[in-house]
Amino acid sequence: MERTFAIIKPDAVERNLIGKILDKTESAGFVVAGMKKIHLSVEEAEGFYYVHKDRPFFNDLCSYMSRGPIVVLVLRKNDAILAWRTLMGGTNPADAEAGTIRKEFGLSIGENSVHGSDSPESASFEIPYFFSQLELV
Ligand code: DAT
Ligand code: MG
Repeated sequence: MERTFAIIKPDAVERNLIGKILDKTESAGFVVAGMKKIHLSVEEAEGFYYVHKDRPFFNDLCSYMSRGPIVVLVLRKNDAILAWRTLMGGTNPADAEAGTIRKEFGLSIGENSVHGSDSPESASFEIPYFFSQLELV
């Protein structure tokens, strides 16, 4: 089984959607291997999104991701990385497939409710950014 890293982002936590998103996640066959609610500093958000540091939306992204609590998750499933990207839907909720989390809950391209690793390399950076081995079961 593969592991991926996911976030329930501030816009979703603010609207009390943690349970609804976890319900869709578990119903789709993902096992929660690690989970915690945290509140990032701007610097911690910048470190996480370092690959996007030269993109025009970087400052807005890091300020949004640090404006309130988030839920960080490690999810386990066969082909978890691709399966979670599929369940999330496209970056812009307006264009996301019907039935996806972003289509159902996302507010805008910036406030799109969830994150997911886009490759094994990203997952290998993102999982240990938030979790120690002892926190993953
Ligand atoms: P994804 O989250 O689908 O992997 P990404 O890695 O390209 O998308 O971008 C990371 C986040 O940055 C994305 O979830 C929301 C924000 N973002 C991306 N493109 C944006 C844009 N054009 N305007 C505003 N925010 C954007
Ligand atoms: Mg991405």
